[in-house]
Amino acid sequence: GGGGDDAGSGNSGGDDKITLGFSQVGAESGWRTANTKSIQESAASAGIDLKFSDAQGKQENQISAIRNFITQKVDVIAFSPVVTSGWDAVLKEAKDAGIPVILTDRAVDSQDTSLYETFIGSDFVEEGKKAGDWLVKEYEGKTDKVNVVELQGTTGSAPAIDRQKGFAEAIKANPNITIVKSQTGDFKRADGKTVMETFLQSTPDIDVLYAHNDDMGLGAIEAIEAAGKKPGTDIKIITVDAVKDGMTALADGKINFIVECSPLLGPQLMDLAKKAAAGETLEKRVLTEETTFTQEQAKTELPNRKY
Ligand code: GZL
Repeated sequence: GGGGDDAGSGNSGGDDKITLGFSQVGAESGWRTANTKSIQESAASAGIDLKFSDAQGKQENQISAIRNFITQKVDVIAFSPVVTSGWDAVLKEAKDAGIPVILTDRAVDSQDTSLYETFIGSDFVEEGKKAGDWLVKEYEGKTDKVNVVELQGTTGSAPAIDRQKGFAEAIKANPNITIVKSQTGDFKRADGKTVMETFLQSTPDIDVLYAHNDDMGLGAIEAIEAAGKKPGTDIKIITVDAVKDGMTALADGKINFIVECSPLLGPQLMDLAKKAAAGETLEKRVLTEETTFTQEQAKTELPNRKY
């Protein structure tokens, strides 16, 4: 009989719906909410049957969600790994089950890159570099000492590791700029506020805050104002994401510079999922397009922001 072409895992290709199992980190930030909305809306418009699970920030919940998707024999699995390490075993189970895996948003540190078809997301080192480059330019030609405090993202996550790395590398251009305190605020507004309170109590002269996302920056603004200081003036603030709340604070002069990190990965993810289900070989790395915003640019850009 005819050979026919094998359309990959459990999908006869062509017209029938594919099922995508997606494990999301949680709902820790405005970025995450926008990312979830993008995934859910684009699955619907792509005619993909989405099984969505929220891990509440816990890796063990993501691992069990992936195991459930394998049992349910979904056509494709996608997830945003909350931290970089500890995934090889469950990814091997998916591979042995013949289910292609797509990484979105955050990366894993697995040496065996055959464990996933592709990784679609931002270059976080580049984001950190953009933040540091802006600060270096801000103090060009000056001899002031610049004391920076840093609110890191979730400990062990790719964005926290790489945004710290890119920023630290970039500020080496001016040895007067030093990071005097660095602590995680877990990408959450409330944690950003409480950690900034401790920074303000322990560090007399803070010149700059570098926060790995808008939400922690917004929490820090509350602490700075409660301490009777002017955010954006007494303490310059650089954040990453460019969600609406962050862009509003930027336009209001409370934040000085924002590095954009796009959460709108949904449409590209659905396109990649269909290709993976059809057994196509995917580009190993799909990079998201993103830019930066100054206070002036925020004023004109704000009305265009979708999230
Ligand atoms: C970045 C993403 C980060 C955002 C945070 O792609 O993983 O997680 O920068 C979010 O706002 O919580």
